Amino acid sequence: MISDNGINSIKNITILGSTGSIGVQALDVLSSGNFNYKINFLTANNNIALLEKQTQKYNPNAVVIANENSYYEFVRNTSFKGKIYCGDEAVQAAASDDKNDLVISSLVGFSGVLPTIEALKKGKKIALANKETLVSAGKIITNLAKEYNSEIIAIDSEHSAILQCLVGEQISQVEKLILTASGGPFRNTPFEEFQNITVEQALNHPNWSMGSKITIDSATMMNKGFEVIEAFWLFDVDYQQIEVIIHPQSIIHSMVQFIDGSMKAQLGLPDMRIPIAYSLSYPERFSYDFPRMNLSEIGKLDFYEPDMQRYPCLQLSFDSIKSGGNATAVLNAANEICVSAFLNRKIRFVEISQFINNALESIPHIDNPTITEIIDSDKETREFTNSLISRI
Ligand code: MN3
Repeated sequence: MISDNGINSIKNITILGSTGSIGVQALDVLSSGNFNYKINFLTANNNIALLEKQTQKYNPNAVVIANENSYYEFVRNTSFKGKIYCGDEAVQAAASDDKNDLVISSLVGFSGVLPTIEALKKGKKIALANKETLVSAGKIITNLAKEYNSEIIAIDSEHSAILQCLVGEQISQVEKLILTASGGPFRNTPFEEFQNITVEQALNHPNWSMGSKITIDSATMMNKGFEVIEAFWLFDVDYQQIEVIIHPQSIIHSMVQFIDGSMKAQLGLPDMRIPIAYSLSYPERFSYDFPRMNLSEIGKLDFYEPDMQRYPCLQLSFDSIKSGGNATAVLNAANEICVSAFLNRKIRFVEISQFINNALESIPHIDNPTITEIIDSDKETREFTNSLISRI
């Protein structure tokens, strides 16, 4: 029997960033499962053509367009009859709207932090795909979740895997969390050739199809570094209990090793709809006809230790957790600037980690930052990194 507040009751769902890769897949998961839902808000930044289609298909109560020009263009041309709001504050209001039962945050970048905070303060359940939230403000976010009794479930495949491995377990009996990483497109590229990596090569991820920012983060393995930081906050373990292993097939999505030497792993095809579905139904499961994995076709699974020389961003992530305070916010801000500079062909691939390292060494350390101090560190880091880049 499913209780009244189980998966069959109607849930009001708000999707922050509905036109991004995760937002689109979340809508797909919602509409292709046996989930009883009503879309409350959809928010987008610029992609109003897709937002228009989504309003027709999902009939939300309201939409928010963060970008002002796009907002006016949308208002002029739309056939949507619901409320239409504009700006970042409206995104925060959508996140904390009283009607929401669940907020899916798939915003890209630091813009995801404040809406998540607003939703947490209302005790909402949050399915979190925005990495920057926990990376920049993990301590504040997890403290707020405790204070307001709100639940954060990470949509990421790695954290979903760990969550699934931890069902029925006690965190005190965990010895290690082992995050798997595909190694990205440059796993086998000779190190000397890293100097000449192009944007096109870096955007060509072997296993996952994702947005361009996260695809570059996967190539540098900063993405895995961020996931280590997120796991640190989500699962309340010491950073020394978190390891990363390269697993090129992306079939095992992560593992947990326990104090008796036993290890659990969660396996699945690399399809984000599976962790998205789990984040919506947790602790239950929905029935889906996503493609099934055929182990005899896959044949074998490989594992390698990551080479920190090849992936300096991963090392910088571990160093930042160790430093604590605002260090991971600096890491994140410098990375956002560097990735966009790389995508705009202003810096080389290998310079991404060099500029981030520079920012980590230069921005003053704050031990226990408030959210205002994190916002200031973020801004200061962006200005600092941009000025370094403009001088080359
Ligand atoms: Mn991931």
